[in-house]
Amino acid sequence: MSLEHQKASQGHNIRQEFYQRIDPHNLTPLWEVLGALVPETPTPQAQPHKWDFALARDYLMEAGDLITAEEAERRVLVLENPGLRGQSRITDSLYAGLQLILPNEVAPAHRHTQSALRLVLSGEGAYTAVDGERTTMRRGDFIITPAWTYHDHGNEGTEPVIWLDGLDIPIVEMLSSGFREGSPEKSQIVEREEGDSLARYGNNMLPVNFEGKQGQATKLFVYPYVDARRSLEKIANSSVDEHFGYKLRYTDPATGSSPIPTIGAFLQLLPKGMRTRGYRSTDSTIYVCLEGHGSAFIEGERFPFVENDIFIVPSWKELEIEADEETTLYSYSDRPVQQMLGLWRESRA
Ligand code: 1HN
Repeated sequence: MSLEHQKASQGHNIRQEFYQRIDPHNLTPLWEVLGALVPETPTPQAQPHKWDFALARDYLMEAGDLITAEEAERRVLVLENPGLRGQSRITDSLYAGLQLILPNEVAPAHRHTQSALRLVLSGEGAYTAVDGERTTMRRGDFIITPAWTYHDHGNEGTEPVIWLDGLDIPIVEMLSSGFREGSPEKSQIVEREEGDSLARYGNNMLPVNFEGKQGQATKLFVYPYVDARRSLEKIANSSVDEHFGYKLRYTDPATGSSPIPTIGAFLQLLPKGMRTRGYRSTDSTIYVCLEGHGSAFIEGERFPFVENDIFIVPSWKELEIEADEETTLYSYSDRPVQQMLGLWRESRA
C-alpha cells in the first residue's frame, strides 16, 4: 500500500469513528448524503409499470367471493408500484386501487381528510353518495370525494361495478394530517335529488352568493363522461398538439383550478396512428386507457395497452404514446400541488 493510500484509509477510519460517536446523539454528517438528498434531477422510487385490467379484474372478482364490501369496508385491490411495494402507493405521492361492488352491496359511509377521485371502468347500476347526494356511476365518469365529505357506495343494479380510486394518501401521510371517522348511518340519508350539484354548479352558472375559494374543494362532484367525450370530439377538429393530441384538464367551475387541490385530472384524445413527441414533467402520472389501444414508450421501453389498462409514468421520465386506433386516455397526478409550490417543470422534445 502506498503512503498516500495509507493516509487516506486512516482518515477514513477516523471519520467512521467520529460518525459512530455522534450517532447515539441523533447526529449525522450531511456531507455523506448531500448528493442523494439534493439530486440534480428527480429520482422517483416509482418505476414505469402497466397493470393489465383483465388480469386484475379476475382477481378482484375472486376477492368478491372472499369478502363482502361491508366487511372489507372497501373491497379494493391496491395497485402497488413495483418500486414501492408494501407502501400502498402507485407513485411516490399518490395511491390507486381497483374497487368492486356487487349487486345489493353497500360500502358504508365514512369521511376522511384524504381526498379521492374515482374513474368508473366497468359495469353499471352502482351509485356513490357524497355529502347527501347520490350519483349513478357510468363508465368513464369522473367522480370526486372532497376531503372530509361523507361518502358511501351502493349497487342497486344487477352487474358487478368496478372503478379506479385515486387518493392523496401519501401526501396527507407526509404532512401527518390524516383524520377519519365513521358515520352513524351505513348509507347516508339522501338530501338532494340526483343531478342537483351538476345543475347548481356545473352548468356555467353558480348560485349568486357562492364564492369558490382556491384550495377549497368544489361542490361539483361528478363530471359525466358523455359531456367530457363531447368536448374532446369537438376540439379534435382543431390543430393537434404534437405532445398530447387533444388534452383537457378537469376544473372546479368556481375557481378554474383542479377539482381536488392535491390531484390534477386530465382527459386526452389521440387520433388513430398518432405518435406523440417525447414529453417529461415532474408530476408522476397514472394513465388509464378508456377507448382504443396503443403503446406507451417510457424512456423508450414499450408498454402496450388496451381498454381499462393502467400505466404509470414516473417523474421526469420521457413519455411517447402511440395510438393504434383513436384512443382516449384519462390521467391523474400531483401536478396542482407542485404548481402551487412553484416546483412543477415540463420539457418537450
Ligand atoms: C376510501 O374511503 C375509498 O371511499 C376507497 O371508496 C379507497 C383507500 C384508503 C382509504 C380510504 C372509498 C380508500 C379509501
